[in-house]
Amino acid sequence: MKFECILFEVAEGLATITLNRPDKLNSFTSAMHDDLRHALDAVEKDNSVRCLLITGAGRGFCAGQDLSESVMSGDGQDADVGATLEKNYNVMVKRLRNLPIPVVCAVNGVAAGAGANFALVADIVIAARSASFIQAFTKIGLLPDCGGTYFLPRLVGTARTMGAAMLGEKISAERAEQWGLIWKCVDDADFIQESENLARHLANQATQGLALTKQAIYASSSNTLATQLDLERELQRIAGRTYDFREGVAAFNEKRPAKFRGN
Ligand code: LHQ
Repeated sequence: MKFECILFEVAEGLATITLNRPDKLNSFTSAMHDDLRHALDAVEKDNSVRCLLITGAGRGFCAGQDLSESVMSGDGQDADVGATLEKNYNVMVKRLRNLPIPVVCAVNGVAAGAGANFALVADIVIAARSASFIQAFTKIGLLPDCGGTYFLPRLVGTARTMGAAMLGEKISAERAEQWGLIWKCVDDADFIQESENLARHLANQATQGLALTKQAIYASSSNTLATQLDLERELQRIAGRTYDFREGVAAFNEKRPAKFRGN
């Protein structure tokens, strides 16, 4: 597969997408969206892939929509920003959320605008200490998109969401961790190794159990407790029929490490 704006590789059950327009802080273009679409096609088709890692090349993670693209030009009346969201961003967000494997985002540098919220789509977000998150939309008269108005209030509450969205200030990786916006902030020197270790670890875990975990947790935000308990029962039935469940229990009883197969 040939890509223009990303790097894509699959090795030992781990697929890695690296946003690769470092000179423009990996901002999204139509061509990058095409690449991401094709990479996700490949991930969805390949049953050997048991974790997806997303990161950025160079000093930035992703600076959101490329503001020099034609969709952003015009006098504001001609530009249909909603059409770009519908065609590219919204489809991508839903596909990533629905992937039946863990998605890890390793935020290597600044994540701004749609780039910040793209990171939050991931199931686990790890960031380098020098990285930051900026809800930059307000500076160009837009509202947070790419799922931002959904993810942010759920992750950090309304007060912090409003401050971040209306002021567009830089939120450091450390603060993001303190807020609970992300899983973990790690020293720059350890960042690549830790991100890869985390993703490789997940690629060797009980993949179906992780897919069901993700399904249950994401469903919870619109469920009552009673509905959620019913869902847990149904999904646990499925998990309880997997090879990996039997292997996990056997390994515990035999006091040895489990060898999960992902099914
Ligand atoms: C860029 C960008 C960029 C192009 C840096 N575009 N070149 C909108 C519309 C449609 C549909 C979907 O949704 C959206 C949502 C959005 O994402 S709107 C928000 C778009 N993003 C922004 O407003 C962020 C713009 N960038 C910045 O504010 C800064 O670049 C940050 C704070 C991210 C980083 O600042 P610095 O570290 O000082 O880097 P820089 O500004 O010098 O950028 C480096 C280069 O990257 C530079 O190019 P150059 O050729 O001059 O070296 C920038 O022009 C380019 N770049 N972001 N979004």
